[in-house]
Amino acid sequence: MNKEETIVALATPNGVGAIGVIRLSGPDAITIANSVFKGKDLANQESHTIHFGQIADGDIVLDEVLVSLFIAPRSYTRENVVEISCHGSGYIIESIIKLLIKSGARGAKPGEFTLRAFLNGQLDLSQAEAVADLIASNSKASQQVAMQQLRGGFSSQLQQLRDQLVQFASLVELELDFSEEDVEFANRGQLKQLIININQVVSRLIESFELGNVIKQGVNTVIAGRPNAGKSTLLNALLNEERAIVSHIPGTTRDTIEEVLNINGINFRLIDTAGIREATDAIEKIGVERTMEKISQSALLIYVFDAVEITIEQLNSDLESLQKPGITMLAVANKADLLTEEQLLSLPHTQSAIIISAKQKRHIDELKHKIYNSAVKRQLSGDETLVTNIRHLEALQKTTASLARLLTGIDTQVTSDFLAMDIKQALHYLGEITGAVTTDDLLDNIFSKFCIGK
Ligand SMILES: Nc1nc2c(ncn2[C@@H]2O[C@H](COP(=O)(O)OP(=O)(O)OP(=O)(O)O)[C@@H](O)[C@H]2O)c(=O)[nH]1
Ligand SMILES: [Mg+2]
Repeated sequence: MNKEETIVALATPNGVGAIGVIRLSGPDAITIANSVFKGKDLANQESHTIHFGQIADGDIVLDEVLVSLFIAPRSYTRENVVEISCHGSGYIIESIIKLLIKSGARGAKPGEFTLRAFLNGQLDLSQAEAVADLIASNSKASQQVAMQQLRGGFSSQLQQLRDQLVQFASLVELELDFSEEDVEFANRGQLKQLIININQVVSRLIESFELGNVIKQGVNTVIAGRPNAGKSTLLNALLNEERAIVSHIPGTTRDTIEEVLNINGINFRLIDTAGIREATDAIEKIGVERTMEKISQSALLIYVFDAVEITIEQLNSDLESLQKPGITMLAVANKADLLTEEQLLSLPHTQSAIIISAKQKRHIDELKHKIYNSAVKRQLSGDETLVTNIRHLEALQKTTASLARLLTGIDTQVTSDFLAMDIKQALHYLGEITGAVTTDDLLDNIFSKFCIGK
């Protein structure tokens, strides 16, 4: 990447809006903006000021705009940044960007503003990724986790541990210089303790991924069961909306229906499915196959049965065939309104199930509570560090593996050069998370997933 170049892109979404914001970043941002701006001389203005004027291509005025100035290093990228707020017409925006490119700027690549912020030390890598997460966040919980990561809680914790390990690395390196004399500068007991401490933090972060992922990605939740059990009625009750067709005819739902339900900030992608049975026609057969496929991709299965109709044998065989490793199952006994309290209690198969009436919306809140608890198994605190990024998870897992090798090395008293190698590797993986260690491929991979203008 050439930092001498000044880049330009639309920072607001494509399409018509009240205003569009065009962003320039780089050493010539102010000069380029000034060359097309009719108003005050931007070269003589203070940082963090806004100026009204016109953008003109020669004599042709393109728009009336507001120009915001951020002089290096007091900007998002730590470079000179100019933001031009123009009227949000696609034509005006395109014309202004073309004019700026003609005047010396270059179109920005996806994520290039944030890449520059990272390369100029404004953000570390996990903070830069948090920017992408923040932009993509679609629930309160995912926004909070991204904010926490953006504040740097995640990487500063790791950075401290890494710094301590760096000290040991240099002591062990020193031993290599004195290898003839068989001295130990690095206290093996202390090194071991540090590694155990790092391991604890790393393991906790790895464990947090399960929850972090739930928050960031949501939970695939399938509603399945026999035809007519009341699955679609339950979907509607959970959403509080008549979303799916309900009828007394078994086999009403044929295709899957997906809707998002937010419970306490977590998104559950509810999928209503075709009832499972020996299909009576070709279309239903496809529907049932699709149900099975959706179940296999889900994290949570809400198995609904008709408390009145089902026999204990049918129930047991359903529970057995649907139970899969990695999928949490909630058994829900429906149509409780058709039975008296005594009848319900005397039914052997409703013992471990959640008893509801989807039609009368009874015990729906209780079910929501159980759904939430099945995905979020502990109290969420606002400031805890959660890993939500698969790249971080992989680096953490590799860190654990190299720490384990390091521990074995200490216990079996390997020579300093082997120890030094293992420490280096652990440092490498820890550094990959915070960006202390980067490669061009890694950066490309991360920033290409951003949209242009970010
Ligand atoms: N009494 C009573 N009837 C219910 C309840 N829930 C659903 N029903 C009725 O059961 C019938 C089937 O309901 P659906 O929601 O279409 O059942 P489904 O499981 O989606 O059925 P398929 O899509 O055919 O697999 C309808 O007539 C509903 O009104 C309930 O809690 N109590
Ligand atoms: Mg249905």
